[in-house]
Amino acid sequence: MSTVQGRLRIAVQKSGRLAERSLDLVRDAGLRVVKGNNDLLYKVENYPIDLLRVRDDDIPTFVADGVCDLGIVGENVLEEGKNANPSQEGANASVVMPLGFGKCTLKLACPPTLDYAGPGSLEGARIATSYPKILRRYLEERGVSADIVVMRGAVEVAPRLKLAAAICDLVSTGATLEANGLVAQETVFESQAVLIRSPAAPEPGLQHLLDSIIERMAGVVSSQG
Ligand code: PRT
Ligand code: ZN
Repeated sequence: MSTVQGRLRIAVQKSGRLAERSLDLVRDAGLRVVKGNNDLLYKVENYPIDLLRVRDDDIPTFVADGVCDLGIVGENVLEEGKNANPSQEGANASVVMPLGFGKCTLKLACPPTLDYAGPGSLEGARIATSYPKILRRYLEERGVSADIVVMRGAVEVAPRLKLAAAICDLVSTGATLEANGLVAQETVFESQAVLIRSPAAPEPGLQHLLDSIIERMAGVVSSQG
C-alpha cells in the first residue's frame, strides 16, 4: 500500500482582485481551508493540500517550476509572463479552464485630442503599459512600430503627464479611463481568471487527488454557469 507523504500546493493571490474569489472556489470545491502559522501558507485540513498565498505575478513561475501543482491567476499575467526565464522554455504552466471571474480587457486608450482611427494611428507614438510583451506582439501583428514605455502602475496618468500619447491598460468598468479623460479604443487581450497546472508531476501518490480537485473545481465553475 502506498502512503501519501507529500502535499499538493495551490498558488492563489494573497490579496487583491482575485484573492477572495480564488478562496471561494477552493472552498466550494470541498477543501476546508484553515490559516497556518504564517501568512504565506494556508492549510487544507481535510486533504494533504496547502495554499500558497503570493503576488499574482509569481503564480505562473511557481506553477511552471512545479513549486505548486495548481494556480489561479489572470490570463493577462500568464500571457505576459510566458517563458520569462529562457532556460525554462517549453515548461510553461498550462491552462486547465477559465474560471468565470476576474474578467477584464486589455485596451488601448488615448485622449480625445488624439485623432485615433485604428492601431495605425499609433505609429511612432509612445504608449504606456504594464503589459509590454502582449502589446508588442499586438502591434507587430498589425505592422505598427511604437515606443512602449513600461509602467508598473498608474498607467492612466501617463498621457496627462505627457509621458505617453496613449496607454494600454486593463479595463473592467471603464471608470478609471473616464476619470482620466481617456477614450477606450481597440481590445488587445481579453482576460479572466484561469486555473493553471504544472507540467511537473505531483509528489508520489497525489495524482488521483490532483485530478479529483480539478474535477470538482470544474463542477463548481459549470454550476455557476
Ligand atoms: O499584489 P498583486 O501583485 O498580487 O496584485 P496586482 O495589484 O498586480 O493585481 P490586482 O489585484 O489589481 O489584479 C489582479 C487581476 O485581476 C489582474 O491581473 C486581472 O487579471 C484582474 N482584473 C480584473 C483587473 C481588473 N479587473 C482591473 N480593473 N486588474 C486590474 N484592474 C485595474 C486596471 O489596471 C485599472 O487600473 O483597475 C483599473 C480599471 O478598472 P475600471 O473598473 O475603472 O475599468
Ligand atoms: Zn501583480
